[in-house]
Amino acid sequence: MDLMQISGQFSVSGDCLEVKPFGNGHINDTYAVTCASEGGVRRYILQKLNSRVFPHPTALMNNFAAVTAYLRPIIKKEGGDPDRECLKVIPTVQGAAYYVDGEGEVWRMTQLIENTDAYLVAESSAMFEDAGRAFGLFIKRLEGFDAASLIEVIPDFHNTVKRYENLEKAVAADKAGRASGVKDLIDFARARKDKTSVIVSALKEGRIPLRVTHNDTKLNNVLIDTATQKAICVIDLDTVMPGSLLYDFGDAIRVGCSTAEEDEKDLSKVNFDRENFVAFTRGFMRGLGDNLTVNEEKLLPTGAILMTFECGMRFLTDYLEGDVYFKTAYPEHNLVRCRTQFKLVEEMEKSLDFMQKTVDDIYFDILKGNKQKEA
Ligand code: ADP
Ligand code: GN1
Ligand code: MG
Repeated sequence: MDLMQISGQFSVSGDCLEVKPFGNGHINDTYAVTCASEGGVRRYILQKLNSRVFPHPTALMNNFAAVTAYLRPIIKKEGGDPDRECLKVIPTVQGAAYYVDGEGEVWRMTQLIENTDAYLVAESSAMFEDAGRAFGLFIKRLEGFDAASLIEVIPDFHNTVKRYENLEKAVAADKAGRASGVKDLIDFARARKDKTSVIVSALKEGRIPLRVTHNDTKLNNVLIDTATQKAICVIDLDTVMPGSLLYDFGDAIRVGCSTAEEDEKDLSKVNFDRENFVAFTRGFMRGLGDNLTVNEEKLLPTGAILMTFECGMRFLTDYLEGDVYFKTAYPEHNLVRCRTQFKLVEEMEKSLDFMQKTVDDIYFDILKGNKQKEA
C-alpha cells in the first residue's frame, strides 16, 4: 500500500510531501497528509475505512455528505466558520467521495483542522463542559434533518439488549478459549441483564423521541482549539444515525467522567469524576436548548450507566471472539478496557442519586431561565 500514491488520488492542493499516522481511533486507519503548492502548505486527513465495521462505503459516505451539507449553512448562519467547524469531504480527482485501491480497501479524505487537539481524558471540567455544548448543539442543529434519509450503517449499534445477547453468544461459542478466565466479568454483566432494555423500550414505546444522533461521542471525537480550549468541531461522523440523545450523553460521560484512560490497568485510578459530570451535563443541556423532553431528562443518568455498561460488554465480547473488532495493542487490551468500563459502572451506580439531582437542578435552572426570557 503506497500512501503517497493513494493521497495523490484526491483533489489536494499541490504535491503530497509526507503521510504520517495520526490520532488514536479504534476503528479506521488515520493519516495526516502534508501537501505543498505555491499557495503554501496544507494538511489533510486520509483514512482507510475499516471494511469489517463499515462494509457499505457508499451508504456511509452518502450519510457523511448529507449531514455535513446540512450542517455547513447552519454553522455559517450562526456566524461560525464551516471549514473549521464542520468536516468536508475532499473528493477524488475523478470527483468520487472515496477511492478504492487495488486491494479493495476504501480510502477517504477530509480537511485536517489545524490548531486543534483531541483528548483521551478531559483535562479540565471547563473543557469537558464545552465538549458537552458542542455535542448538544450537534443534535440541536440536526433537529430538522430527515432521519429517514440516513442509512443505518451499523444496525442496532446502541441496542443494549442485542449487545447483551451478543455477549452471551460469544460466551457460549468461546472461540478464543478465554471465557473461563473472565467469569467475574460475565457474572457482572449477567447481574445487570434486566437493565439492558430501559432505553430500547423507551424508544420503542415512544416515551422518548428518535433523533439524529452522533452515537460515538467519546471525547477524542470533538476537536478542541489549542489556543482557546473551546470544542470547535465534532468529527468521526461514521455512526451518525437515528438514535437517542441518551446515547450521545452517556457515551461522552463514559469517557470524560472517568479519572483514567479507557485502558488503564490500575483500577484504583478509575473513578467517577462528579465535577466533570456537572460540567458536561450543563454544557450538553445548554447546547440542546429547548430540545430536551422531560422523559429524556429523567433518563440521562441511566444513559450514562448503560452506555458505559454496553461499551464494557462490547470490549468483553471482542475479547472472547479473539479481538476481531477493536484495534488492540496487546492480547489483553480488550479485557483491560472492559474492566475499566465495569469499574466505572459500579462507581456510577453509587453516584446515581447525585447524577439525578444534578440533572434535575440544571434542567430546572434552564426552564426557569426560559420563563424569565419569556416574561
Ligand atoms: P476512528 O473512527 O478510528 O476513531 P476518527 O475519525 O475519530 O477515526 O479519527 C481518529 C483521530 O484522528 C481523531 O480522534 C482525531 O485525533 C484525528 N482526526 C480525525 N479527523 C480529523 C480532522 N479532520 N482534523 C484533525 N484531526 C482529526
Ligand atoms: C470506537 O471509532 P472510535 O475509536 O471513535 C467505537 C465506539 C466505541 C469506542 C470505544 C464505530 O470509537 O462505538 O464506543 O471505540 N466505534 C465504532 O473506545 O464501533
Ligand atoms: Mg474516533
